[in-house]
Amino acid sequence: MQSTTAKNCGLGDIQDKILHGLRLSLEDGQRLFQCPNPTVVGFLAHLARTQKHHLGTTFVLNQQLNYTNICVNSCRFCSYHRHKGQAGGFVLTLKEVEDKIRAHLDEPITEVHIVGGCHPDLKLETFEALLKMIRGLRPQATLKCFTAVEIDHFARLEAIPARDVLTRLKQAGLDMLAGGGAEIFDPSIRKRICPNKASTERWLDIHAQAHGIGLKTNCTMLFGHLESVDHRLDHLDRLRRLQDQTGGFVCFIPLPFLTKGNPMKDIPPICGIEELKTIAVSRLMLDNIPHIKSYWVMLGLKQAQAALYFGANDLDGTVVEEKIGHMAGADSPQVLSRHELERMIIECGLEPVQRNGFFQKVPTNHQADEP
Ligand code: V47
Ligand code: SF4
Repeated sequence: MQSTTAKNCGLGDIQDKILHGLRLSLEDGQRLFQCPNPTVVGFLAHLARTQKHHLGTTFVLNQQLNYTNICVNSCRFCSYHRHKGQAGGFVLTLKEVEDKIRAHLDEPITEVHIVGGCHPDLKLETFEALLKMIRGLRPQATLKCFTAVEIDHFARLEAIPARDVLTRLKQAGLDMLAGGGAEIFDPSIRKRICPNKASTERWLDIHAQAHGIGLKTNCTMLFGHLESVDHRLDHLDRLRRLQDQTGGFVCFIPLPFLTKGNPMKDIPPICGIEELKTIAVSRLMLDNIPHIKSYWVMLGLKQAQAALYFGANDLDGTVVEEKIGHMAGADSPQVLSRHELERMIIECGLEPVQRNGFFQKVPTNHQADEP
């Protein structure tokens, strides 16, 4: 039986490009998606991953928090949002957010991740107060808060430029923007899945502006719904081109569409192999974004482990409380402990490395923010 190598799958030239640190073209990306043997695509992605990170696999002690699920955008894939006045809608007060942060102050958390819906009334000064309060409680943590979609929303509500919103939030303690809201950049798909949210150009411009004032950001892609592989490649290419200009993206998070409880629920869930292949192609196309996250919340624990051999080098974190994926049917737990994350990585034959939100290594005896 012939062995399955990149060469006899017709991908030898792509392997050579990876070995020489050369950029893959969109056509290379199409050939990777067309390759009938997903393990070969995984092998190439693992090669690119080990060139950058060897077997090191990062995780973070983090706390996620959602301040509201009330949102004016009504994205069709979203099971999380509610309209103002609708049953199940919630808005946390500053005191409630503070209580949630205080409840974990004895844990050496190094990243706080806060996002929410686009609420029609919440003022920018509320978010400034929120950041200042959390910065006071967690002086050393990376505050990774808000997506470009929320920044766009705040700017429109306040009738001020997005740059002013970003500057004010940075002054209040913001370190990074979260990567959500990118979905799929192709306008024809965007129109069908999230017609009301910030446009592709706006999402990219807000990240460029954030990078311009010294904020790092993450980026995402929601896949496995109406898009084709060419739409995925176009999405990755737009991120890669912006990263060439700014260098401000830290991590890419591929998010498989979860179908439960939203108007797009009749779309069949994406096949696990296609999911892994998409993560692998993301690693290979995004040669200038250092980290690819295997987000266990959306992938599930076992698939998140498999993704660590398909190009991903990060397992995200302890999370503590997650709503967006779980309301859409994620069957993962709510929280993982440091030991569970380390065990998941070691079980795969990989090496756990604790990080903060910027992906800087945190010494494992780190006691930051402990009272
Ligand atoms: O923007 C919404 C996606 C995102 C569904 O920056 C869905 O480090 C799947 O962006 N099925 C929020 N996905 C999550 C996110 C994220 C998560 C973890 C880390 C970081 C980071 C960012 O979730 C949304 C949207 O793209 N989403 N509904 C769904 N049904
Ligand atoms: Fe609102 Fe975000 Fe849900 Fe879209 S995905 S409806 S912007 S909460």
